[in-house]
Amino acid sequence: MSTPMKRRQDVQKNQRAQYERMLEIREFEEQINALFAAGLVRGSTHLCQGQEALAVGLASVLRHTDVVLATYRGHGVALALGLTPESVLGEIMGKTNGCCGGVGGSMHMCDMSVGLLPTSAIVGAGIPIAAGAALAFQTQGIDSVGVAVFGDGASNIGAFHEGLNLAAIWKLPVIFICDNNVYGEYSRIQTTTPIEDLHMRAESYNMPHFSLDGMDISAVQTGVAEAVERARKGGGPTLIEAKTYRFAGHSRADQALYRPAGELEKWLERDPIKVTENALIAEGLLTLESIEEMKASMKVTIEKVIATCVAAPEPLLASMFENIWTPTKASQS
Ligand SMILES: Cc1ncc(C[n+]2csc(CCOP(=O)(O)OP(=O)(O)O)c2C)c(N)n1
Ligand SMILES: [Mg+2]
Repeated sequence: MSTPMKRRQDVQKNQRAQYERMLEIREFEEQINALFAAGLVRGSTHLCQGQEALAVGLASVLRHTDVVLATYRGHGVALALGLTPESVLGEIMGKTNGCCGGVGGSMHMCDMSVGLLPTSAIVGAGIPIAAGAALAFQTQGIDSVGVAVFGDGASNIGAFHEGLNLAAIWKLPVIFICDNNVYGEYSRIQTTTPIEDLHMRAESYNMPHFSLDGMDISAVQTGVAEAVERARKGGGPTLIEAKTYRFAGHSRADQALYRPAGELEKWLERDPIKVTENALIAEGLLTLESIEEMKASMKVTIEKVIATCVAAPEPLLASMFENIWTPTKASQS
């Protein structure tokens, strides 16, 4: 079985491997939906169909020694960074083969071997943590970067403003990536946020900022590479707004009936999977036949992953105490 590190190297190799990882994320998320409906996923789950180009573009540019903070909508980022589908699905299904031994669930993915700090259910929580990681790198004189991926709704949270302010004044090597998928839970952005171009908020912090087409992996790679290069060289933080769209509802059974008619269809025309397919066909790297083969083979791969995870054991009750840190007398003194 491929390791997270090997999978990370794969996605850095070439465009075909990047396309394949995007297909993996899409198929994976579609199947989670079905598993949830079948009662095999407990709690909640938040899917990221439509946001694959951002996840894979990001993973293909970063080093495994950089750290990434993502959200409860983080399956795609975890898979893109290299976590195996078994470890992500195992975690979602609460099984011992999950990346956190099945005690975290869908919103808590982590694997430090590829730089994924735990994903968080708290909106905006990753922003100051990424700034903190960047402060650690700066203090140690290491040219690694911290990256926070968060939603449009998170840009209205206090932690966003505190995190950006601190990062700007201390010139921390951190990249703030706002995944503007147009919705925060069941609210369309114009009902919660007085501006449309969220990257403009960085003006208040005298921080470089720009938006990019989050449906196009090459635009993601170019934009993220520019910000990462600046951060590695001591040039400080950047706020990037990736314009994407959430193809699914907010979570689990949400049918997203509140969307204006025709909006989803309009965005589906720019489905990141299709955008990448068209680019790779135009470059002669893929054909319609090879695409169909890849899709069919990905279905089989994910079916096997599901069978493995269904058969995997559940954690023992005691395992919820296994990773709890308790201060000892020695650490208090
Ligand atoms: C601090 C906090 N406030 C509220 C919530 C409830 N909540 C969960 S998801 C969400 C919407 C966030 O939207 P956005 O940042 O755009 O991310 P998306 O879900 O679109 O990826 C809210 C308000 C929460 N989890 N944490
Ligand atoms: Mg959103």
